[in-house]
Amino acid sequence: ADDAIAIDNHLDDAVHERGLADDVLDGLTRPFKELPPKHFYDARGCELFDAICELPEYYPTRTERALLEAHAAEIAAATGAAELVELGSGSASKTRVLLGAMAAAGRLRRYVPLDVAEGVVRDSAEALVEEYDGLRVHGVVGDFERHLGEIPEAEPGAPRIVALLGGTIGNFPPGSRRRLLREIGELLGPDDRLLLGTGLVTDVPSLEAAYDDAAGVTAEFNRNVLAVVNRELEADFPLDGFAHVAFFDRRHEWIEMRLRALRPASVLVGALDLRVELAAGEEIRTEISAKFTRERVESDYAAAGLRLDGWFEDADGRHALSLAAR
Ligand code: AVJ
Repeated sequence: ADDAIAIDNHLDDAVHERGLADDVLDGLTRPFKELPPKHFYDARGCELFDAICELPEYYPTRTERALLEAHAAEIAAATGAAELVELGSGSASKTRVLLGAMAAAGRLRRYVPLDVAEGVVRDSAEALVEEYDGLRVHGVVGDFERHLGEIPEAEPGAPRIVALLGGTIGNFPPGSRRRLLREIGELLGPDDRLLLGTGLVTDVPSLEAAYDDAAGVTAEFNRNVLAVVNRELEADFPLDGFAHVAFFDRRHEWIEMRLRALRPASVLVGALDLRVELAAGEEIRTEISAKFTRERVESDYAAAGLRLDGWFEDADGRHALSLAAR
């Protein structure tokens, strides 16, 4: 079944490393230091994120999976989709629910996963062509902020769903979020739909617990970004010198994660020849995870030239899946 799989790699290690270096140089020379969340996900970071998804406090993953299980058949029927393009596909575990519904509707032809991790793209491609008779997989190893243009052309008569699940859109600040939605919108033909997963604004204790679990897995995930910088850019961040901070910013309605220096630190980032000084108590912002209302999703869609075409949320109003059309 090898001719059922094609994988294009747009992210060799050198390109990847340059991206990290540029982001670290920008982020650590700002008056309020920052490291972008996309660099959490080395092998250890992916492992820790998978562990987060199993935590009792972290409800988004299981809530989204339940929403997909409840509504995949309806989504497959409403869209008539023959192809699934998934941005940030990861291990593709939730994807199976959608692919299964498309297959059951007798429409499934192709799966196009785009992810920075070549290993997961390849492994999921191999597993899925075994699972679904006649399925073709065209994997794209890349970064959806840069490589949307590398997604293969739609096939004639094969409507597609372009999925961005898990609440990943929440990692983007509001302007960049709209820019990304607009760029994704440009991939959509008239019969195609965006399927977007968004965390919803809910009670603050549940939100904050989801990002500050009792077992400390999220804290370790947060600190892991320093291990990535240490290894990839020959830096010497003392991991035990930083505390995990997570809180809900009520004004912006997003979760913010930071790393707080427990004592003054003078860090050398060898590969950049950069000396970074941190005062005791100084914080590095490592992630925002925006939470939405239906109104916010609709206004972001409108700003991106999209219209809301379907809305599914759980009974507790903690997570939503929405469909959008151009
Ligand atoms: C993968 C971006 C959806 O924001 O909830 C989990 C990442 N950070 N715990 C999220 C994350 C801390 C997650 N996303």
